[in-house]
Amino acid sequence: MTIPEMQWAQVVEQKGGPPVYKQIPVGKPGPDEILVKIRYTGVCHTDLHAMKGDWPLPVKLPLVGGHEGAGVVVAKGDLVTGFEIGDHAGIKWLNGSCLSCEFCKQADEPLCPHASLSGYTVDGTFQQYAVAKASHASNLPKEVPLDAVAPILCAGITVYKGLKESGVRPGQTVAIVGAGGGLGSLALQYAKAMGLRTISIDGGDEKKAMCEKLGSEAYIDFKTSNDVVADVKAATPEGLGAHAVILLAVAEKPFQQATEYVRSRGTVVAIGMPAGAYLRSPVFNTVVRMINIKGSYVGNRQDGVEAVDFFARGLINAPFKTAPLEELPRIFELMEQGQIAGRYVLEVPHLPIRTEY
Ligand code: 8ID
Ligand code: ZN
Repeated sequence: MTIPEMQWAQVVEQKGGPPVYKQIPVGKPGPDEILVKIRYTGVCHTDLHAMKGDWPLPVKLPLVGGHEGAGVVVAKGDLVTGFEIGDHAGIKWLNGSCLSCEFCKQADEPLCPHASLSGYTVDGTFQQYAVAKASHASNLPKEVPLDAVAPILCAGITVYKGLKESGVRPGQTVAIVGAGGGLGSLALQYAKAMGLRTISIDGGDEKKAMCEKLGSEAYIDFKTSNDVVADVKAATPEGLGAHAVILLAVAEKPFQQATEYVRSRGTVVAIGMPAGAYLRSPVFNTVVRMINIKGSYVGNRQDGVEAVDFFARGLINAPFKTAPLEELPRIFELMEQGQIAGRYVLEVPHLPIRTEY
């Protein structure tokens, strides 16, 4: 297999972007790394945060974003044992971690102080060839389609983990805030596969139709509802509120509202990360209704294995649209405007750049 010296990539050269489609050198895998020829990569709202630089976490510049990459292993370092050349592999947000700190030892790899992040602190998957630590990359069964599985590598793992963190049991009701987006559409499918009932909160009729198709029992349109809190409660069994709320929206308001419609003893899980936002909840109600408020951040390696396994068993069927890698700036614009129902998956050009003629 010949690996070219140069490749196409979307490169953010300055804070705020836009990404520039250009040729850059192909990276070389270290002893514990694999080089993956990326075929498809999802576009996560995190990639937009990275381009804007709106989080209090320094981002690499120039940056190749992307952390939902699915492709084929084309090279590997001498220490790699879990992958052979030709295997299908997924590159996740957590590109690598030290594996020896207290958090890594307890399977909380996302909390590792030395973690490297794909498309944020190291170059990600918006390029033809991407490097990842073999210990964290996902093994993808060959029968799994590489386009549909790409969003599982961040969105799928993250919502699956968040649902587990919520502590809800089969039969209970979860409110998914931002249900019409990338994480939201997958949350509806994982929830269904886990035997949970769902209420969707998002805006617009396209997202309503999608959420209902994905098995949601109710849809509350935050853009037209006069009272989101009352509407969510009314949609829950006995009007007592949702057993858990999964916050995926990129807006602060729902983070201030969620404890008003979570059921007593219920759990609010913050996953979306609107820039500069705060969680807010009245102390009195939080105490006397015994409300649990927590954050959830991607997932560990085993969560990744389980999330891919749900998908491989055919339980997760969220819609996605495809576009060529070249169109990333247009996808970011649609995302900024909240106009994407589900996920966009970019097709990465297959052919190498010919440097000799
Ligand atoms: O590990 C993590 N915690 C993690 C992992 C991956 C992504 C966190 N994230 C974060 C992203 O960085 C982003 O902040 O989750 C958030 C959602 O990512 P996404 O699903 O990729 O974004 P999207 O596809 O744009 O979906 C967001 C949805 O929220 C809706 C929008 O209409 C859109 O469908 N929304 C908004 I903006 N305001 C809303 C509101 N007030 C709302 N829905 C309900 N109520
Ligand atoms: Zn992501």
